[in-house]
Amino acid sequence: MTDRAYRQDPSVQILDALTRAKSLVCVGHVSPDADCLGAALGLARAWSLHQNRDASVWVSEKSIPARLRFMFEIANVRNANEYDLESADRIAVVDTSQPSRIDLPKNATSSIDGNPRILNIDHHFTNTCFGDLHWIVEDASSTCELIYEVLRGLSYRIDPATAALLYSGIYTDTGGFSLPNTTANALHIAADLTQLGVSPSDVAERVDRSVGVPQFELMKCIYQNTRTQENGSIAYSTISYDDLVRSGCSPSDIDDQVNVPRSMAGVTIAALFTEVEPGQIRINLRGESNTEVSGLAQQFGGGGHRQAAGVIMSGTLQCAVERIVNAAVNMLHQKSNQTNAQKQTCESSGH
Ligand SMILES: [Mn+2]
Repeated sequence: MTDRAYRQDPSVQILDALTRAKSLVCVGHVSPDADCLGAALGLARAWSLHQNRDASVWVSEKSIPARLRFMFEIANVRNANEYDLESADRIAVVDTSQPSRIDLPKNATSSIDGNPRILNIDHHFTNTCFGDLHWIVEDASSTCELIYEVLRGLSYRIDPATAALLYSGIYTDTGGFSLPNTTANALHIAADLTQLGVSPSDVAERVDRSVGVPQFELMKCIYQNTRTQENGSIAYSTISYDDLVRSGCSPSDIDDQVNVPRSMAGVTIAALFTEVEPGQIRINLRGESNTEVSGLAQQFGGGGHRQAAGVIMSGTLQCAVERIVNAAVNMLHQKSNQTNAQKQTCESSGH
């Protein structure tokens, strides 16, 4: 493989902790996506194969999107039980920015900060650096990219199943190698994983071209409900609880459908509002053309990445739409005022 001189390496402490651990449980965030599952399953699989010790993952079954179930089949890693969690020598928390987002039973998440058993590996710039040891790389495309580096650092051989898990996370977090986080490094790693046995077309078929009838019905509804504002620079769609039930989908099926309003030309802020249960609204936000939406999410207690963030809000769908869209309009106005002010400064100073 070509030299990747600009790459950061995982800390010796993280590698050491993994080598010394007697047992490992890997955990991700609530509403898991392919990056989170790929990182948790990939690390657990590779670690148990090499250390010849017990590894498991803690994931709430019902929260797994139907189209990502295949990842469990290829990983062949067992699900942790409460005893595993209590007795685990190390708990690797992956792709999760803060303790409240960890997919663990409530009583377990209260003691996360400074917990001597926790390793925290993530690429969210909002990561609060919880746990005993952390490795946070903001410019990594995905957490799967970081797990790849960890496995390389440990000199593990990456078997085809582990490679497929990691590839799936990199592929989806980069939007099929189409988003601004599609770095040369991400592509190098994807190429290496392909050489190790991944079939890119198989992965794409599983995650992009395997939409079931309920999910397809939901997509029709998302197209139908798409609205624009501010001359098309804001586009959003809504899914009511009724829409969700009627389509036959569950809240776990909502992941990247915000790509529907996002796909229109000229959009800088895209949003999808889903009433996941009556009175509870989940909002997925995306920024295009360098527009950051993490601040918008943070205004309402949410978070995420600069250009991909989320919020949970109580109340009606209509109320959530009003609050978020108004805030988005204000944000765009402020941004254009700033740009105008900068232009004027440049003109008046003769640049
Ligand atoms: Mn991720």
